[in-house]
Amino acid sequence: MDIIDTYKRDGFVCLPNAVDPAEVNAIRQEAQAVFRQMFRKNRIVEQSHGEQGFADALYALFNANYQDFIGAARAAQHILGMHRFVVSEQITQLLQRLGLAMPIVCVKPIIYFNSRHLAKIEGHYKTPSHQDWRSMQGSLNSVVIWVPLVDIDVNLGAIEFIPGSHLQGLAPTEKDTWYRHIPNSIAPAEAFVPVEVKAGDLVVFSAFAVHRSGNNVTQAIRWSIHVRYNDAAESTFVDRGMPHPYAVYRPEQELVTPDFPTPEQLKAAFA
Ligand SMILES: O=C(O)CCC(=O)C(=O)O
Repeated sequence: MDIIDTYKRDGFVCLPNAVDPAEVNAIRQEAQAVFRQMFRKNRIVEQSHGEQGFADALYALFNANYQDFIGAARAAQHILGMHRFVVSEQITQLLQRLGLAMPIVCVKPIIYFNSRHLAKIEGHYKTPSHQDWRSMQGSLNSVVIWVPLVDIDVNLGAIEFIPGSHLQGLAPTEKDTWYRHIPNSIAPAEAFVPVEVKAGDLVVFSAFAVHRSGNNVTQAIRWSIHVRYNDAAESTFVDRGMPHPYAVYRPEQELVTPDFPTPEQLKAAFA
């Protein structure tokens, strides 16, 4: 079956080997390089080369200096490689194939580095049952592109979907510490299907597809990026005035670092 037909039927589809694994590895490494700046500042040493050495150092940073972990976690959301990727020609063409006549980015792309060792509440490493549309409220054909940055099997918390749920409308939700979840009575555990993926695969899903994270039971980090797109040409989106429920994005009134910078620091920066 054609991927578009599968997408229309199930509300999600995996595109195997859709991108060069080197490209997604480079995005992961760029994010890791941001965290490494904080490893240096906090004198945290990676005890081994490779992913587990990095993961253990990140867990150490999380425990030693949560503020620095959060600072780097936020900065990592702004890496150039991810932003280049999400607006690349390849992604634009894919969105057009999925029927978005005028694709626009809905909210900033997100890079996830999921592990129970990097979370103070469960929702920080494992999303409950939900539909992205409830927080997006965009076009009816809005789409999420979900990109594994490592191979992800069920043990690493493969993303899970309820096939066909995108056609059932917007499900009722209950507020929780994460955001809002669809109760078990409407989205029972046994209805979810995990999608195991390799780095280089892409998963595309409708913003109406009911999904949730699997459980990462390993000591490893589950890296992925998630981007939501609307269609600025979709008639109901236009008729509803192109709502954007993430409107609050404004700067601090106060200086984060009081009395910074001094003229001397500026002169040194430009020397
Ligand atoms: O990556 C996951 O496991 C879930 C992601 C998710 O729920 C989302 O991006 O809305």
